[in-house]
Amino acid sequence: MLYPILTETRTVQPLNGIWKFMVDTEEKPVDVQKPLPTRRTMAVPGSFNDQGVTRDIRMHCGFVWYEREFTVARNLLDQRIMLRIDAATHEADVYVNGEFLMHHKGGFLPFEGEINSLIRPGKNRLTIRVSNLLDYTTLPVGNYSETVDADGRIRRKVSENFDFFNYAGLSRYVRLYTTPRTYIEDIAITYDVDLEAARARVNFAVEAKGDYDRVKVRVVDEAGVEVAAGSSDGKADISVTIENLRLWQPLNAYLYNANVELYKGDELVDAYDEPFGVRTVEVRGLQFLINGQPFYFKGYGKHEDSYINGRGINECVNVADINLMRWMGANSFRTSHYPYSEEMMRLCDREGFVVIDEVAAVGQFEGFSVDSASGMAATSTWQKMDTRAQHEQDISELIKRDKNHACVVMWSLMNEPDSAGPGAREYFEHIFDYARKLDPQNRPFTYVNFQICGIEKDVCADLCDVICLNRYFGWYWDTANFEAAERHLIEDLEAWHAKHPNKPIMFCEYGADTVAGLHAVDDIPFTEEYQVKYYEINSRVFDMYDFFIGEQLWNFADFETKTGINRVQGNKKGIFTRGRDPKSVVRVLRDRWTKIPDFNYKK
Ligand code: BDP
Repeated sequence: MLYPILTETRTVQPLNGIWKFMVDTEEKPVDVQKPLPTRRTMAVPGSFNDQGVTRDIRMHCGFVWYEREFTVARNLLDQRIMLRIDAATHEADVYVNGEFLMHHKGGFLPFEGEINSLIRPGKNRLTIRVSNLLDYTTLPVGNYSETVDADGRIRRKVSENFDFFNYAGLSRYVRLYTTPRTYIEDIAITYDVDLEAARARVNFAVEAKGDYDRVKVRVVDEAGVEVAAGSSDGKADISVTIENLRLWQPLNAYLYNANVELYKGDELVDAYDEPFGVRTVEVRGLQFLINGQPFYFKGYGKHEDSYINGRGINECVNVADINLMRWMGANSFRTSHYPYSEEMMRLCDREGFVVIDEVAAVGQFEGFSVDSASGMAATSTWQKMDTRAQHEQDISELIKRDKNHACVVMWSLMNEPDSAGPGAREYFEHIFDYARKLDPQNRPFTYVNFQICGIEKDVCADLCDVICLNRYFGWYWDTANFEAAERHLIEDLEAWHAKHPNKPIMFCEYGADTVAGLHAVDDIPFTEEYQVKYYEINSRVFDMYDFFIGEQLWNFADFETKTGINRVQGNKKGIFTRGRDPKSVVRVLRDRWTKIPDFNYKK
């Protein structure tokens, strides 16, 4: 799916701003033929929860309505006019002038529809019903229940089966964009690289619709100089050769621009620009190779989470986060636990940040709870949950959206699923088979292993190209006992390596809750000193093993969660606070990471 941009043949009109907003109390049906009966307002994009301030909005479970008017310039009416919603969390029904346009489920991926037949000259009304409900068929997975009041009103409740606040709403951009009637639908970029010759054979699979007879591709370098060009009649892909290739390297990005054009005779009918980097990714033996060199992941699990915006897109925070990460000597992060905005992916392409791109498959563990983490044992996840259809949809939409991003080096298909219980193997095999057919660039796949489904129990890790572990020795396990924590960490890593001697292993989470400003001399959990020691011990163990190819800690910053006795106004495992102030450990990790090279750290 192409990102909406302005070109010679295309326009984009963001619908950012203040919309009408209404919580649906479900007392009487909402009539979409009429303007929404509300005076409440809400900023779009953004999560509605913290903007609403009071409990009736912040904690609302069910449906909310958004509405605004828009006008399409008269000179655009003969164009194909698309409404694109980058993320409606988690499910949406969209109406234009009271007519149904489209429905979409899955809160972190874009969807769009053509609105020409629904609009009229002058003012038009766009109405969107968004549901934040989650259950055992959705991703993420939620625990859904409902009761009926004496007066017949339905009270819905979702308890997150995961550890982040269920922020919802129109959380990313809503835009109108136009294309000509004959248009480029999609572009898939793949390449064969000869690293020694600094040459790439780049293939453009261009999908187009309508009346055209030629597709042209011009590849332009960062100086604006054309370095390759090709064309076809549209039935075949276009392949070109780039000589004197500049590779996209971690923290040293180089982006070419593919200028793709459709022609009818001599007339240009559509044009699109796709920036792309060229880099190779390969898991070979115990190494993760980027551009043929063994890469070491240094970085974080993150969240899209900031004050007031909630999970709503916040591009200032994105830029600041990238700068903080770079300043610390990090080179990578995982989009835990859902696809991040396209703006963030484009930014990572430009900045050379390496991304593990995760599907919103989190909570696939019956009875997940941070209150009793070390005591959980799931057995019937795969009998009770029915996430397969949504999982397939999310994987295919994510790969379709992000396939051309050089920053994406691996797909994560699930976070902390039940990889041990009955039915796990069958489910995982199906999901991996399904996903592996979809990526034109054949990147590696993984899922992130839960400590509960550890070495003794997990039956699926062999499906992964890289074994990714979340481990909390010294926090949920061996709390305040660093000596035992270190021993168990060593035993665990050695056991994983013994069972999977041919696969590289990395950590995708490890961390300790830390309330900024709390201090102690002794090993007291929640203090800054405890967090420092926790990371020192983990780092020491990571350096013992060649098969260990990366450390992504949990979490980059403190973030909001559901309430519970193990959460102090959110999860405090951030090494930065929610406002991005550093805790003491930042200095220690910065010192470590600025000394660890991106390549060839492990021999
Ligand atoms: C893991 C989850 C993550 C949690 C973290 C924690 O993957 O979402 O926030 O642990 O407990 O269970 O802090």
